[in-house]
Amino acid sequence: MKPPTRRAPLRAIVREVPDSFAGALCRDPHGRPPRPDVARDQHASYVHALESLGVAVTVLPADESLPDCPFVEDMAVVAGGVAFVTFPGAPSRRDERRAVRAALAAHLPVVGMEGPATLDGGDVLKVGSTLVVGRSGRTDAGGVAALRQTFEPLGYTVIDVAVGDALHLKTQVSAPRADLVVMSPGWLDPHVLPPDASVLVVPEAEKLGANVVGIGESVLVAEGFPETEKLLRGKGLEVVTVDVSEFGRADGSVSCLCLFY
Ligand code: CIR
Repeated sequence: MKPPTRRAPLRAIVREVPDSFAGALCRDPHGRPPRPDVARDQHASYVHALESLGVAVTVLPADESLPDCPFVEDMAVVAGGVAFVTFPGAPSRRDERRAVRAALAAHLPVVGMEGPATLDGGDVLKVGSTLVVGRSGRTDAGGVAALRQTFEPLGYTVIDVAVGDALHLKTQVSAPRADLVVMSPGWLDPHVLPPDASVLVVPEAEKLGANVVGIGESVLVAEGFPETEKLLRGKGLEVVTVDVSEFGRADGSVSCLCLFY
């Protein structure tokens, strides 16, 4: 079966920043902790950017018991009209699913996976009807199998790859359009991508700029990646920059703050 034609993703979920965000998970034990007040300002601008591009944004309230709750991307994979709620790799993040699941269930059929298999949405790259899923510290073989079981019958091709030394597959790759992939040098073997997808490779110095969000013919890019912006403009995309630096302190970037459905 062919997957349904993808319409522009115009509805998204985001989640506010709790005070406890200062204790969000972070891979660098010596990193500076994120400042919730600064993150809140950046988050408000991010939501404004989404809305100005025509996205209807549902803002879920923060939960103080869930420091990482603004990173909603990890809680679900939405494709083919179905919301697949994940079982996140980090135990402290699993209760984030409840509010996200409820918000999605108001609009879409929801399926879910349960542990011990794990999967984070940040490990799933959707390129047209292909889902590339990274095996990472957060996503294991059981998670890949659960994703495959849900989406292959809907017409998606599911391909798994190993993630190197990064939190998630999407840390250094994204697909702002169904026919366009942006990645850091060597991040993915292009053979795992659909043959009609073109690939933009950002300079090594801008590897974290490869995580972008496409909205129609516009693209949200983190501030500070001028060469990435140029490459995207060269593809005819309107670039909108957002400052997500405070979320970077907790290993997040542009895509992890929203979930399109
Ligand atoms: C975590 O370690 O889970 C969060 N501090 C960051 C999650 C970022 N998520 C994403 O890029 N999809």
